[in-house]
Amino acid sequence: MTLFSSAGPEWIAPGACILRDFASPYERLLWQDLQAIVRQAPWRHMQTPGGQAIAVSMSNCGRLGWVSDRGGYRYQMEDPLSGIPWPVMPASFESLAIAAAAQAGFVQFRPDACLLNRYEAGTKLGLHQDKDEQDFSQPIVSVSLGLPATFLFGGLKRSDPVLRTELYHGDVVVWGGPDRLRYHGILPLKPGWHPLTGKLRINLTFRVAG
Ligand SMILES: [Mn+2]
Repeated sequence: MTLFSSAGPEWIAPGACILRDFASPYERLLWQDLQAIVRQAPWRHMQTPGGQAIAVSMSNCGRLGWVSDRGGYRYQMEDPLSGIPWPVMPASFESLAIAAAAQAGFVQFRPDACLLNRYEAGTKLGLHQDKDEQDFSQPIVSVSLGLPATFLFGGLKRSDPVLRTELYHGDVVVWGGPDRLRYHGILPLKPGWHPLTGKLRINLTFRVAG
């Protein structure tokens, strides 16, 4: 019996799987640590390079944080709102991400960045690739908390067929290796209520960024 239990990976591609309910055992601690992060680095709507507000509210923890503004997409060590370093990645976050990656076969994974995404009813995230990181040999680890959402998992080209699968509270998706640069996204969140997060879906995305 390990710290994080799971029925085993549900493979959706050779290098991509869903670990159902993997994060649920630690939901209280994750939620408590998340509150501390957003007290220090509050939720905000970043701007695209074109000047539009991004619908998903974001924050970061860890050595590097993903930011978007008129200057483009990038990772940086300081929160642009405060000018000080992003909050330290809590041990609860880090150990969950490392355990999930290992379960998916990525035993070297040590994240230096965690992007926090907050979805309200109607919020979506269009198909995109994660390619602002230095090293594509390391996977993406994505933790879902709160309301369920429909995850879109496409191919390496935008026009490739897209798999749709529902992600529930506690589910963790890991994609790497040949699938690291697959397009992905989230359909508009349906309204609802979750005992932990209320009207929200929270996503934690762990990466090796720099
Ligand atoms: Mn992404």
